Amino acid sequence: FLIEDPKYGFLKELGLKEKNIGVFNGKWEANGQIIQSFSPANGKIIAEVQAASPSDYEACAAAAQEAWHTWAEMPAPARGEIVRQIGDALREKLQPLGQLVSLEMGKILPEAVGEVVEYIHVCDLALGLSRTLPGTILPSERPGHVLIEKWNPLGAIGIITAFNFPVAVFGWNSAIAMVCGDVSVWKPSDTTPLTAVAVTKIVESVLEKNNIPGAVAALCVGGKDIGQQLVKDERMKLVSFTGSTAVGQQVGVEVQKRFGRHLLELGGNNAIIVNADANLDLLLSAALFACAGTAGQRCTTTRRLLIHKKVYSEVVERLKKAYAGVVSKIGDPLLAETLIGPLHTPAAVEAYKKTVAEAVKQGGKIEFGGKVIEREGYFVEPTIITGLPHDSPLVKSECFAPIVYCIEIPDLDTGIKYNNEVDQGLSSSLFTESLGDIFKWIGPHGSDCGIVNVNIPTNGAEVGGAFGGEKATGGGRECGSDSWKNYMRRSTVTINYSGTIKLAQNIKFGD
Ligand code: UN1
Repeated sequence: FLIEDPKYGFLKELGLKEKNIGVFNGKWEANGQIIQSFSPANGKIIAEVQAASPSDYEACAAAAQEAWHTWAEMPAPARGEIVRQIGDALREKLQPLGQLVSLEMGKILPEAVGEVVEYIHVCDLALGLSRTLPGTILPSERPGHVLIEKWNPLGAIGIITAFNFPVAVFGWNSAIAMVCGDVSVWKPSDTTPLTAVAVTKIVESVLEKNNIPGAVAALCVGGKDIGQQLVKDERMKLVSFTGSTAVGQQVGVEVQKRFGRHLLELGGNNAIIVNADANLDLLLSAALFACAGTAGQRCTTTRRLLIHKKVYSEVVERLKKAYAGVVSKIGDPLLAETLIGPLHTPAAVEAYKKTVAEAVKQGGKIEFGGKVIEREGYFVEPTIITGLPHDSPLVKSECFAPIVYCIEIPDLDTGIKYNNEVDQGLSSSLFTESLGDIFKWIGPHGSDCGIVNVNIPTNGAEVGGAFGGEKATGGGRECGSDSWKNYMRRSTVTINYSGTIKLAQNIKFGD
């Protein structure tokens, strides 16, 4: 086990051991199968986690529901204070937790630390929200009446997260849900169980210090079976799911069958449009991070570059040079000099190989990369492909690897059409200096995505905005802006203080 190696001392700083319990409902107890957590950088086992059995899930859901009664009655600012302390506890563990994410997920350390920072930022946002959660008072048409919108917590919610953001996406949901007065059962990806245990230990320490039941933030490490149990569970008033479009569609249907709520963050197929007037220095620097960063494993990664014909050759040539400059910086994600880490699993390497082979078969040209790197771990070359039609099935599907398709466009309108012609609708960006084009891009005939950027990458969103996308991306919005509404139920309250009954719409009934 890597945990025995003093080089990975940060694991013990986080309270992890060789064998860990992956279920927390106020106490740590698991009866399910043993999961081994691998480091994608070398394929070695970091440590083990015992997952939930179906009855462990049941115990978590029951304990969470019970804990809700205490939590819901606390004033929102008091809940905010708990979330503030969670933010502080995360600040204390910023480095070791970032190192764990890097080791277990495979992203480079600055990005891994960045995603812990993202959770801290959401705690800050949630703290403010805890004192500003609104409730509108509306004018009544009747004298002596008032209309009030009262927002109440939903109760228990389920949070299912993916391997690629094992901290931040939980944080977006948890911090906001907590100030809203919800409790949660978290089912993390079963390939990042150690990160989930470490995060839960940090949250637990704050809850315990404040004498709050631990089941306010329950954890249930498990596979598909536990996920399905959670999705079908009527006690889970909301299921927030991040993952593939195929699985998300099933989750949506299952949750809808029981009239629960769902919040879906599914696949993306994000494009950058390069206008004829784009500042190419900006574009190149953004595209390198957007296409090759995180080894292509963000749902916001740029998969398509739609490049104006006037600058097409120049952009492809310069991008190839930029890629050539980073190949020597592919390696151990924990090392300071590394820019690109491994793919997360051997299956991801297979998917990469299959996609590259299929692209070549269909007449695509590998302009850069295209090969698996011969070394331990799951490393592949960041890859640029040209020559495929904009609407080929390959270009229109998401491969979770660093592959970008370059496509020539005659004008912006065509670029927008291509941007919108895929099933997914998560993120998009336009590089231009033209004010008119910017407003076209963000207008009714512009990008149909949930995230519509100008002169920045498609990835790397801040927490203040609502995060999510349209169409096959699932339609959910998490994190900032008014996303808190997902975690609460609204009652429209009409109060009569006039002393007489008056019906709306001036209806006279009887005398
Ligand atoms: C994801 O890939 O699931 O915008 C989330 C970004 C990050 C979040 C990505 N803030 O790239």
